[in-house]
Amino acid sequence: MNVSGGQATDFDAMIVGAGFAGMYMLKRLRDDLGLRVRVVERGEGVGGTWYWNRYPGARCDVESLFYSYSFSPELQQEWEWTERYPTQPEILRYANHVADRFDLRADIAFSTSVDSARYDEARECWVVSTDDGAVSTARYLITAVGCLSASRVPDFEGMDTFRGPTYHTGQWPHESVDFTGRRVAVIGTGSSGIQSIPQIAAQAAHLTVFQRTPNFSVPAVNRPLKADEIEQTKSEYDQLRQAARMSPSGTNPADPIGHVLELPDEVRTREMNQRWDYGGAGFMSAFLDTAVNPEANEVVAEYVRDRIREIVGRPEVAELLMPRDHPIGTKRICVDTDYYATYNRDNVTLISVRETPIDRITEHGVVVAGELYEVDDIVFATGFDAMTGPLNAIALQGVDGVMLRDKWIAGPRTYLGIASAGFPNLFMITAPGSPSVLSNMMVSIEQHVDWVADHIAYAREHGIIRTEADPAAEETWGDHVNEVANMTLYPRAASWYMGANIPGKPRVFMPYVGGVGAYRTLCDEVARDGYRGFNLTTRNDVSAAGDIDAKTPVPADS
Ligand code: N01
Repeated sequence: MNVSGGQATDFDAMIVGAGFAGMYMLKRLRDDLGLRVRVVERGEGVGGTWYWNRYPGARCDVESLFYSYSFSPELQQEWEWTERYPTQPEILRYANHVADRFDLRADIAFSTSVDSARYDEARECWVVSTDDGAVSTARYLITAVGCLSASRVPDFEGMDTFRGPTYHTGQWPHESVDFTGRRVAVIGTGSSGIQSIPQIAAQAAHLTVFQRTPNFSVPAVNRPLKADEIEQTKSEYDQLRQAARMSPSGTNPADPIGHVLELPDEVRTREMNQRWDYGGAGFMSAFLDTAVNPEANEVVAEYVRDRIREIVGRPEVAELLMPRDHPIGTKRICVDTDYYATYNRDNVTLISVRETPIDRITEHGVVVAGELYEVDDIVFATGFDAMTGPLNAIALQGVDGVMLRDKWIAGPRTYLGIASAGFPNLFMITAPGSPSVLSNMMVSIEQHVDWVADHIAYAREHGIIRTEADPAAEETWGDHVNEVANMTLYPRAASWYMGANIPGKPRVFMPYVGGVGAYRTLCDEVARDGYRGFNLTTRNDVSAAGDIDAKTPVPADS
């Protein structure tokens, strides 16, 4: 039993999830603040998204030297990345290395899920129930559940009748899957489909891709890292990391060269050619106006369509692959290796299910417009119930018995994407209303974890036992998130950012578009102002039995 803060609880803090957010949160709270912490993780190992997403070709679209923790100078110097973009196995090795190096496993309960958590106002703590039947209490509950961890397969008629194996990219088997000699269907052409399709095509006897919406993809131009460039980056890590923290997206792309509509054709094209040849998502930051001006956006979109025309041999297939229903960048840009060229292979067929959706799945395959495409295996690259899905999957009950999923029925409502009114002492890492999925997640994770750890340290120092987002501050933040999103073209796409991939999910633009640097500054200001917009409650007097005798709201400017 632990009595820090007054009332006895099993733990000072419980953390849901042992991905990169949960691991770092554990380290900060346990090692820097000396708290008693328990992490609950449903997987058998650490790594979160990289533990589950083991599909062929799974690779991060942020460069490895920056898709890594910055909190430990020793760690970032000693770890050696091998490729420009890290593969899933390499990232998982890194996650395991971190867990071992900082002795994190001892405080993680693996193969355990949090079913529900209820805020007990009398005791000012969270009562957390896990699927092993245990019930624990903790002053703080921190969700580090990931934004893309609730995988989703559409409810196709006849799914259960299919006689062969089926896979979801987000829940890939741990043993290797061999498609040699097999006829495979891939349904979905988001990042997961676009990464796995070239690899599956290279192995399978035949691959049929079912595409509902074509996506924009840029080449990764992946390659092994050279020793001298690793050394160079490591010697400049301090400045580079700081620049990433203050940048719009948490990465270090080349600066935009200006407004595309103000530049001569040859300058635009030269810039896009250079960025295309260099590879990676930095292609999207060539110009200042593409995220906000449809005409400017179209210049870049048409450039990519031209590249598709150039790469794909059969014009009718190239035409099907060209996105025309959303501005480029308003769905997460895909970063690929040989994606478009894969459609030149004789063993690959592209079926558009845009006008004629998949009718059903039968014992033998996939039926579209009355025609059966016979396959041996089906890969669902159909995405996730993003951002709110993993949080709503837990029965989170705040004050007055209100469930978070009910409060969020018309869309998520948070203050700073980190807390929600009515849910005291609950902190959510990279939740809706924060930059999260629009950024290098590592940068956003570290920023949130540091902010939460600093707040908990502050609370303990000031005898604060309860931190709760103020409803008015939450509303103002929600309005701001919407206002900034509406200044951009983002809401024009039917994307998972908008909840548009899940039938019935409210259409609300969930991440914060304001940029990680601006957001960090704002969060720091909130903290400096004594946690402006949060209601903080202190315990004046704690009896030996740990009863709460008095609660005093602390003025926001204290
Ligand atoms: O999922 P998605 P994802 N019939 O939702 C289609 C991150 N990530 O797993 O667009 C037919 O993007 C759906 O079609 P439509 C990254 O942030 C990162 O690929 O809804 N098709 C779409 O094509 C990414 O954005 C990395 O019309 C159906 C696809 O399934 C996010 O994860 C790698 C359908 C789902 O695409 C999600 O990517 C992988 C139906 N009924 C993922 N329902 C990297 O770091 C859905 N679809 C590189």
